[in-house]
Amino acid sequence: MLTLVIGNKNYSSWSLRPWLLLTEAGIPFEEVRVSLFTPTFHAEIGQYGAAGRVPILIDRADDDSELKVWDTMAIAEYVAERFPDRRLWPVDVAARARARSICAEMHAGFSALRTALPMNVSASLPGCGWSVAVLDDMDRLVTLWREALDLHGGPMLFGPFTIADAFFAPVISRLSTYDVALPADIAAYRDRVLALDGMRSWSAAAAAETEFLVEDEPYRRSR
Ligand SMILES: N[C@@H](CCC(=O)N[C@@H](CS)C(=O)NCC(=O)O)C(=O)O
Repeated sequence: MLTLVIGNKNYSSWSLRPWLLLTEAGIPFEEVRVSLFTPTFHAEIGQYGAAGRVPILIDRADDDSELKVWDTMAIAEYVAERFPDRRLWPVDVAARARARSICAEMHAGFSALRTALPMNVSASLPGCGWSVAVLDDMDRLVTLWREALDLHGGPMLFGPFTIADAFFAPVISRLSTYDVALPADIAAYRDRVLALDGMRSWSAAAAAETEFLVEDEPYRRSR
């Protein structure tokens, strides 16, 4: 049985990726939510693993032994290997290499965008956070997405939903929070991702949360 330990749905961009991946792939899992930046966060998360961050995936075997996997990249790779029939990476070797490249780029990069436009699912913050560095990050995202969509014909980056779409889902959510103007083809991809059942259900749960995390709120005083 799989358990996914996540943070606040409104704010935890890293948690959204494996949650959406498991949900869209139809893989059953139990969800444990820990609220970020509370005095008890580190003690609570410490019960599930030593990394001290969410997300963490726990795979409990029939003999009750547990495998703990942390970091979104490692979790995605583990889930893809454990459920090969779900084809969570593209089947074609070249497409798979491209998908891994853009996921790695997302995982390690886009720091201007990530810092200035933190994920805040239920907020509406049009125009906040812009700088030349953020615009450069946006341009790079548009290039990456357009290349993949043109090459594979959509509706998702590599045709069907894959890990790559899950990896960009937190950025897609930011596009809507910060009301980012986009070319029509990219706006259409954004809308297709936002319309996924998993995204809709994550967003509804995020909107129902009441915590206000000052660490992730550079532009508001309250929710
Ligand atoms: N590279 C990690 C990053 C995980 C991460 O930074 N998670 C944040 C929440 S979105 C966290 O747990 N922060 C708590 C802290 O830094 O104390 C991953 O891909 O999972």
